[in-house]
Amino acid sequence: MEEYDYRKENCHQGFNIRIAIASYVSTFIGYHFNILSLIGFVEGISMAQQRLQQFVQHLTSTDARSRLEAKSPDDVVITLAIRTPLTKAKKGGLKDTVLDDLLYSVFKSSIDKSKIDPSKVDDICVGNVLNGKAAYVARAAALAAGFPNTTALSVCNRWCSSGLLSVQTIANAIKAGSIEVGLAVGAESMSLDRDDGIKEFSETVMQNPESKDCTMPMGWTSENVSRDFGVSREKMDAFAARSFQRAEAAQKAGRFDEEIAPVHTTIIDPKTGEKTRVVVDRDDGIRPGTTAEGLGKIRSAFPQYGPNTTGGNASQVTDGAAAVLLMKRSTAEKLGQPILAKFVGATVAALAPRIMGIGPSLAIPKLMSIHNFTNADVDLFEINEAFASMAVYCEEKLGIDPEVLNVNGGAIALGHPLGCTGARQIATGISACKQRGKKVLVTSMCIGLGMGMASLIVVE
Ligand SMILES: *[C@@H]1O[C@H](CO)[C@@H](O)[C@H](O)[C@H]1NC(C)=O
Ligand SMILES: *[C@@H]1O[C@H](CO)[C@@H](O)[C@H](O)[C@H]1NC(C)=O
Ligand SMILES: *[C@@H]1O[C@H](CO)[C@@H](O)[C@H](O)[C@H]1NC(C)=O
Ligand SMILES: *[C@@H]1O[C@H](CO)[C@@H](O)[C@H](O)[C@H]1NC(C)=O
Ligand SMILES: CC(=O)N[C@H]1CO[C@H](CO)[C@@H](O)[C@@H]1O
Repeated sequence: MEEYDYRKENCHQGFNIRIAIASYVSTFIGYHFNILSLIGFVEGISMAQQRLQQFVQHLTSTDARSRLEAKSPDDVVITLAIRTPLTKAKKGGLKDTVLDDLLYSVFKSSIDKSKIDPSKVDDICVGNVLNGKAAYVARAAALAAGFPNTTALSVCNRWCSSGLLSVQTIANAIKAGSIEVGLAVGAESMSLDRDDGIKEFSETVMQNPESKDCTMPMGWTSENVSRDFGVSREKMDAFAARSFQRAEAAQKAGRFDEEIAPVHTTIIDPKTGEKTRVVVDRDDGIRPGTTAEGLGKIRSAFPQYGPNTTGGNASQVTDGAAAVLLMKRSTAEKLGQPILAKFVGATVAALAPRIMGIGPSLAIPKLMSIHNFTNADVDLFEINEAFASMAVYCEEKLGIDPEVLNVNGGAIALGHPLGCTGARQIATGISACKQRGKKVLVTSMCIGLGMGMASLIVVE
């Protein structure tokens, strides 16, 4: 009976193991044993057990890192990750570049930079959201850029994650053995391919309130996130200012240079209609000297929905493309392709459309449970800043150290060309890791109509 009481008042973490030890001891030593020495014995075990637990925790974390960093010939690896500059829709250097030419440019840069024999590329997947004819355009652009008629191509669309969906699609095809080498691309001309949204669905579909929410603009979801989770305008502006300041510093230090593949294109003077050949080689959305105080003065972009989302604290409307070349490690070695990183995997999570912005707060933990890792194992996070409201929420909810989130700024400063972003984050994230001597990278984004996607990459 005494033993029972003892155990009860010492009920904490080690409870079960201690009961097990105590009953084991009492069974074998019986009632001849002095209860005090039993208590002392059990306390000793408990301390040892605590030390063991700490050791196991340490070991588990080290284990996760070494498991993530382990190399096998069957790993799916990234041998190239590049992007075009990201430029302001309607104003920037790519404003007159149709999707055909944006894709042509990024395809051609992929071949030139990787020096891969294009006939070795079995399949291309292009993430694109807004161009209704992307499947025509992309295949034609691939042929023009130098991919032979034997290189297949598909187009995918899961809104803001399309660029990552294309990477996942290619990686899975390689993993399954259905292709050997594939190019994953994301591209969007927000200048020329407009999103007019949708006003309504069929009568049957509109009866569902969540379906009805799918007609609402993204600014509405940002205000919902701000209100539901108490994300203040002040926090949003502070986050946005940080994005601008980091992007400005990164650009000045040349930290984007390696990932950017310049675009040779034509720009039209809006007044004279005169066409000029230009080389677009830098991001133009970054506003030098941006401060939270300055952002605080910008008027609400969606006053009809709520007060806190502005042109200064939401992602910019932007043109751009990015490409990621993937194959097995063994294939990369055979073809002499440089191994930049291992693509470990990706996952998607879905939620109510009215708060779509918090998608990463579900997708990232899901990714962590699939691949058995925690925040402590991650060196850098790239979470797409669709809106500061969702970015602030995700940073806080996931307990991410601000020092490791979007170290070179994000979509608020650089822009968010919808279909491009998922591939763009991989290019930026890999170069950020390389520059800082870091390895484990998580990329993630929220997705319109209520989803989130996340990927795990280990840089070598
Ligand atoms: C496919 O492309 C190759 C060159 O890459 C060309 O020689 C061949 O004629 C093309 N096939 C057909 C049926 O046109
Ligand atoms: C958010 O969504 C709901 C619909 O579920 C709406 O009624 C509400 O007013 C919205 N706006 C804000 C700012 O919360
Ligand atoms: C906007 O920010 C204020 C504080 O700046 C906060 O009280 C409010 O909940 C936020 N969201 C909405 C939708 O008003
Ligand atoms: C993660 O751990 C669980 C059990 O702890 C195990 O079943 C699973 O195979 C592990 N997954 C990976 C990717 O290591
Ligand atoms: C992504 C987004 O909704 N951005 C908006 C930011 O605010 C400006 C107006 O100031 C809107 O035009 C953008 O659409």
